[in-house]
Amino acid sequence: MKALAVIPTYNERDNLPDLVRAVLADPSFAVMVVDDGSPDGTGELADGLAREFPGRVDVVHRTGPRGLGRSYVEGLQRALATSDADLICQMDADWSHDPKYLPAMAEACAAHDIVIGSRYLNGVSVVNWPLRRVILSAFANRYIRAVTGLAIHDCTSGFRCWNREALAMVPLDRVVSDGYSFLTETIYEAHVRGARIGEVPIIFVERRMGLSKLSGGVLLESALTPWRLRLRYLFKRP
Ligand SMILES: Nc1nc2c(ncn2[C@@H]2O[C@H](COP(=O)(O)OP(=O)(O)OP(=O)(O)O)[C@@H](O)[C@H]2O)c(=O)[nH]1
Ligand SMILES: [Mg+2]
Repeated sequence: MKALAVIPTYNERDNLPDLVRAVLADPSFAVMVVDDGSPDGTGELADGLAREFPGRVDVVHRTGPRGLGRSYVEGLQRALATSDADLICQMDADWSHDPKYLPAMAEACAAHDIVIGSRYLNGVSVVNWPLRRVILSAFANRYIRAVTGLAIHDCTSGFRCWNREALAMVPLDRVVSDGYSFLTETIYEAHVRGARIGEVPIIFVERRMGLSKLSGGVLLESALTPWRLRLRYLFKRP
């Protein structure tokens, strides 16, 4: 089994090198860093890692408007096009998604098309978040489930492993949302196409270093997206 971890970055120079090494500690894994022209030099640092681990680290330097959703679309499409990995994973660079969970997630992919590293499987397992953010995220997930009918506990987790075929089913070029909504939209598109979605419990730890990029616009988009998704396939098949 070969796996590729797609890691979007924006100003993650303090986190990326150790994280990439931790992912590559598993010999079945390769890494694709999708950097959005980070002013702090994360992109150049990633180039250095690519030289250090030839053939195992690929770096995409994005130009034009930056965005997490856009970066995922570009990275995941490129992963499908250029890598022969059986599993394509996505994870944050800030250590909130600890690479130690990757083997369990990869293993669970034998019985599922997609496996989510889930914060809300056994209650709430989030460390170092202010209470209001825990409440917001837990509420958001209940809201998404109620509106879309998705039966999974953590629809907004960016920690996922996809079997290649499941990812290829998702019309990535049609995904319009950015931020957390990108995550809801892609899992919903997979769900309506019959993907078997599993969850593995993780303990999510708030970023070690660097700054958060959560904004008001992202929250508004998150409120509207579940309705948009629900309506999308109300009268037509995927
Ligand atoms: N390529 C790219 N990556 C981004 C962008 N915004 C955030 N990221 C990366 O996406 C991942 C998740 O972003 P975070 O800022 O950690 O988002 P979060 O986890 O909701 O917020 P905090 O951890 O509280 O900061 C990290 O690896 C970021 O570096 C972006 O515009 N472009
Ligand atoms: Mg984070």
